[in-house]
Amino acid sequence: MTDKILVLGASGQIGTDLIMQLRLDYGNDNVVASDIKKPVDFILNSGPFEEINVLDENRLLEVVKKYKITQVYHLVAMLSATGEKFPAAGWKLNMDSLFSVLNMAKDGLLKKVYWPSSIASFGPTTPRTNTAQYTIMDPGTVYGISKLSGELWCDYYHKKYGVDVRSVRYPGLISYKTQPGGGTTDYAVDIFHQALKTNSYECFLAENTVLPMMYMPDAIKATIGIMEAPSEDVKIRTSYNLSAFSFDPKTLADKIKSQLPNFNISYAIDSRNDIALSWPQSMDDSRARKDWAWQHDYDLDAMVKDMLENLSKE
Ligand code: AKB
Repeated sequence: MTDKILVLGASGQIGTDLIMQLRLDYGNDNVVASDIKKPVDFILNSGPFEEINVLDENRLLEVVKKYKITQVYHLVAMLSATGEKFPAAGWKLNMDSLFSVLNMAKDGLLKKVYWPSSIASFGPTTPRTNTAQYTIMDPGTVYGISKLSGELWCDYYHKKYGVDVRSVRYPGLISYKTQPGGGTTDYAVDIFHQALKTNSYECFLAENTVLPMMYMPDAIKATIGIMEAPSEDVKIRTSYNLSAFSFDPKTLADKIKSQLPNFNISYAIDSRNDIALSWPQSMDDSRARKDWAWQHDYDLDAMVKDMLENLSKE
């Protein structure tokens, strides 16, 4: 029987790209997009869409039953910067929605669940370079606390109730189809839009604040890769470290400038820089590479080239 997939958060940065790949792989009618807000036209026009507020558990259950959903990709989250403005709402959104999905899997309604974690689950005393899979985790943001807690709950539901839940810790994600919102790594997407529009960008991180990043095609490859791996290969049920490349704003700006010589970056550093300084600069993802054969395709140069090419077409 073909899997029926529900993507929660389909209008967001990851969802927009993930839906299209899943529809290619599983067939348009087998992949239901859902979000509280309408997605882009190519998602609306290529398959089913259901408006869902993930905090409305009854509505979620109704859609799961209506389409006989077997897999949920739960991508809804309040990210790091917005979470600091609305701590209680961020915690509620991030945790309550995870429990709803985990409980549906526990009750036998779902065969598999995907839920992303993040570099935000690490904190200021975590060793920052080549951060190990197992190390100190002391997140200092509401988002990070919800991600670390969520990881532990995923592991608990797997061990205690046999729930097949899978997760990776995304670095900052860069893509051109949909902009992220409310994150600390968002500058690395916005800089491309502003460079092409105005030849300038005012960055909220310091020029030398290094963060791990990844181009969206690799993030999608990892996401579907871990979901399609044989269950026995997915040995870590908290969340896997994932890595591609790292850079600071100055390095990225220099790369863009080599393509757009009139581009200039300036800096107006805010509290997001403190968040970034509490996160790893690079990640050791050897467990993902060993357990389920993860490998990335894009390096920094390939990402910059592809971003500029695609955004220039708009
Ligand atoms: C954020 O910046 O909050 C996110 C993340 C690193 O998870 N992009």
